[in-house]
Amino acid sequence: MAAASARPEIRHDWTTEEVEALLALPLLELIGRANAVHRRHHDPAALQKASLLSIKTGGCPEDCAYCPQSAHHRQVDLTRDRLMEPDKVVALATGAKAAGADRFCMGAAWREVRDGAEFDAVVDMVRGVRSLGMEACVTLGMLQPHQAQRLAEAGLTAYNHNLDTGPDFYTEIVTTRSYEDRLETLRTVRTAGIELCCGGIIGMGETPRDRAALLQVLAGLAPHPESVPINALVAVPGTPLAERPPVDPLELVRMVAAARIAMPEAVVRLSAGRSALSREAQILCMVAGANSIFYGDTLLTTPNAPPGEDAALLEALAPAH
Ligand code: SAM
Ligand code: DTB
Ligand code: SF4
Repeated sequence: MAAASARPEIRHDWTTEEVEALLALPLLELIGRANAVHRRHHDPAALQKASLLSIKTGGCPEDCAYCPQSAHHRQVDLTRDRLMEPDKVVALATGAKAAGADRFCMGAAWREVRDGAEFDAVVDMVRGVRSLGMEACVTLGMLQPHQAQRLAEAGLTAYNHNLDTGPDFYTEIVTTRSYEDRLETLRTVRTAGIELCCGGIIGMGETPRDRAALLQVLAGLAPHPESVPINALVAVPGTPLAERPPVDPLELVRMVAAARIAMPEAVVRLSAGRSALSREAQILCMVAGANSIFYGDTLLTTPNAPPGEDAALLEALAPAH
């Protein structure tokens, strides 16, 4: 009990109703509270730049409605690609480091990891990225304990595995795996001693309650995920969610703020959808607690904020006189 009362802001017992009430606060009250939490737990001037690379693109057997890489969405204009060579990946990571990134995230369009030459190659990529002195994160789908162990031994910093949305809405978005499958992989990652990167997407047609339910589940994990990516849906033509209207940037600000309050110590990442935001909307997300962005011209398969615009954003945040 003593430990808990010493850190009263770190809670694992948030209810969905409480988070829903946070999301519904008057905007300036919500941002103000989130900013206060942020400043107590983080350097407000620090912004982590992470670089993202699709190491294996498309042809995924899962049917995630938002995802251009699902083999179920045949109308999507996407070129499938085999797993990249580790040397090529490490060369790209070297370039990302030179451009200012200190975390390198690698994504594969797999349902799950299978043992064999491809997984061996991913382990080599992790070793190579770590040897550059960068943090390494991978997202490879479901994972078994011995595979998590190998990634941990290679020095993997974090494993990304998103819950995407609340448990009730999840079944409308993915049918080929369950929420429990996701939670099981998250437990496997934790048990291997790897940090968790776990977040979700807004703008898929979910209600505020579904958003609150996602944050309730995330905050219920003990310890909290070290990294929480908040994505706005990138509505890709040919996916079932292609016609979803863009999410109001202020909804993203609210989601970031609620995530910051519910998980004070996590790195909250302003992830997909940033290219649709003005510089000012992005800065509002940072005031509300976002302290990382994906840096570089593409996310996995879709465009990210153009590097020129990001240079202007960084210059606005910390003018180099
Ligand atoms: N296949 C692995 C998996 O799903 O766990 C890893 C790659 S998957 C592309 C990584 C994450 O990207 C997904 O969990 C989802 O949250 C996010 N994502 C994919 N497509 C997106 C889109 N169109 N808009 C926003 N986020 C998206
Ligand atoms: C996350 O939450 N967002 C990133 C990262 N984790 C792997 C992925 C965003 C993907 C956006 C769609 C695309 O570019 O394919
Ligand atoms: Fe496959 Fe991941 Fe895309 Fe789902 S989100 S279709 S698991 S690549």
